[in-house]
Amino acid sequence: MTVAVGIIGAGVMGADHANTLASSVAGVRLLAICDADLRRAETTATATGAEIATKDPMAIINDPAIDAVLIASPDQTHHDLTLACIAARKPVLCEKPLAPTAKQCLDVIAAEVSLGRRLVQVGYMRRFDPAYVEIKAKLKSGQLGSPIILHCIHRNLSAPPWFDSKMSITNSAVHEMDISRWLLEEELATVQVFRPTTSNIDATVGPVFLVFETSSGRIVDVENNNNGGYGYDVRGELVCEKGTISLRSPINSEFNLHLVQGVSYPSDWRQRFATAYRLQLQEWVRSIGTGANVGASAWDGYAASAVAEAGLEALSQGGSRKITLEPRPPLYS
Ligand code: ISE
Repeated sequence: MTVAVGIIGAGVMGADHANTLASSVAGVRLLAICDADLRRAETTATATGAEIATKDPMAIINDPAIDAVLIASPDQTHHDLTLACIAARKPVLCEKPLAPTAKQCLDVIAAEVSLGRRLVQVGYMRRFDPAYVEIKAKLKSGQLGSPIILHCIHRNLSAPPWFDSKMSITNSAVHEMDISRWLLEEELATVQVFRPTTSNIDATVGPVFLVFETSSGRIVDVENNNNGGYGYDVRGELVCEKGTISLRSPINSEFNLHLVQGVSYPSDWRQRFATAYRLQLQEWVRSIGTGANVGASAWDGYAASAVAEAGLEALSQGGSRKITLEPRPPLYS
């Protein structure tokens, strides 16, 4: 089966997904690109061989020739577009976050529950990253004993102009909220957020440090810095009862220059997580043929956004916030 896909949003991630789908994913035909900026849609369509370029997302969602939709438009559009895909009975891969608020994510869950079928996958691509997959396999082998603490570091080179400190939580640290749930296979129960003092008073997006307690009492800490200044850098270490496992970024070469030995950093996530993005797309396309559920579900999208929402409260009000999730519908068990 060849799956015909339409992409909504041709910004950084939409264009990247379009290139990956067109060049490196089997069983797919990229048919249409939509963007509020028609010229941007046309540029990506021309670069990837997609036949249709449009400004109208509904033209993609309702096109009978399109089997599945990838949403990579701005975060605040995800809710309405995902609901429209469910109404049109189209499988949808929605970039993270599923929606900026937990309430909006619950709307998506309610739509899937009333349909009685899961159509939504959320683009938490780290679940497909070989390094994270290896850590989970090692943990599940039992050799290291039970996990106790998960340390996470997430640094970006520099924040784009439209980024703010709330987005450090809802758009950036939300990755750790998802991956720690996936890795530890339990919910995050409390959150506290600290903002260290920085000398740059103009920096609206300084680092945030989040501390979570899981439902069984494990600790997850996250340093999230969107103005790290030197490169895109994601690290982590899982401390278990008998040993630890560290997350390693793929390193293909090491340079020697002017008395220095070193490795270079990517400038953003596209290069660091290129394999994860490709495998995520490949598994999504395959799942449309087989009907299997892969990757993060709408429930996982809801859980991450609910944690992020509690994180925002902790950021503005200080102290520890409890994270309470609605009961999980059987569709997601
Ligand atoms: C961005 O939106 C992403 O999703 C990246 O994976 C993440 O590392 C970055 O911090 C976000 O801003």
